[in-house]
Amino acid sequence: MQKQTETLFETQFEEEVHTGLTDYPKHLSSKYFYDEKGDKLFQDIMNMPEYYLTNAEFDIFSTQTEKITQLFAKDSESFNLIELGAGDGMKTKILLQNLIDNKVDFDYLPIDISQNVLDQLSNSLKNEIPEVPVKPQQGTYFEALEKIAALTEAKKVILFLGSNIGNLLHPQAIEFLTQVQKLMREGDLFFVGFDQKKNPQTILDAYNDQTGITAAFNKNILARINSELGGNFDLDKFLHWEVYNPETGTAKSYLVSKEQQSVTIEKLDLIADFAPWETIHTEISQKYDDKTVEWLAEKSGLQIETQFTDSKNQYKNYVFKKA
Ligand code: AVJ
Repeated sequence: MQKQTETLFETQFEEEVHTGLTDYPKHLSSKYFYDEKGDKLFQDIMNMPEYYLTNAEFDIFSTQTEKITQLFAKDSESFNLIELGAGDGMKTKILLQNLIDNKVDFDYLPIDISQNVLDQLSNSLKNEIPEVPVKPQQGTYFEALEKIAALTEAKKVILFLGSNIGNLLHPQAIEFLTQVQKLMREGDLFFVGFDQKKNPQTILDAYNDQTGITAAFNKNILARINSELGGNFDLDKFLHWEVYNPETGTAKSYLVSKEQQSVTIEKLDLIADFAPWETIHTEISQKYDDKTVEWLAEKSGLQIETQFTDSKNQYKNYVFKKA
């Protein structure tokens, strides 16, 4: 007999929270960290001295700008510079300014799911580098990329920065890279940030800062469930916990229940019981080495054209082309 589902979920958020909190062990997806408060907390993280990733990629963009510009502008009259997940564009702006200074002919197409993020980016660019031709694309990465790929013959240079790929397990990363690869043509470039394996303590410090900003960021997913789904999580009854496996390069974030407790989530008609020290897995932040990136590329039909490293050897931007 077919089992009838009683609750029909209105949003993917509702459905995933329900699944995640009824599975054992419990889990929630880090993609739900980012509401308005979560965006602000992530900004704060990027400003922490412990969170070396932002500075490292900034270092690459500011000290190797000319080389990046030459690489992008090579062999083409003009190109589309497409950014997956626009963010505040801090690093991209260095490159944009350099492209303008070198009189390179290009369009800048930031893709983001949030129209608000795109509006802010367009406005700040209008003030700071008004010469940049900005064509914001609202939507998911692949909707927007597909549309761009279908509409224009021009060379594409695709940016995916900030080690955002690190939120994906290897099989998902391969799927993601493959999807982009399929939309690339010969001559197109894919420029991706990969945080590197390093002293494990440096990684733990970056994801477990003394000031508690990362803890607040991790717990924001509970705050979101409270405000959007009528939950009654007591954030103080959970501990932010970070582990890093130096062999696999996987950093994982957890929320650990400090005591036996029951949490009600009205909108889901759900009572989630927690045993003392039961965990919710919330995020993975994968760290890489050359071998692993070469393997990911090979599995995805890509080839590494070149790579850029920061001065402290903490972080790399790899440039892929179609294999
Ligand atoms: C935005 C996914 C790159 O994993 O380093 C920062 C998010 N999590 N501190 C990362 C994050 C905890 C960040 N990414």
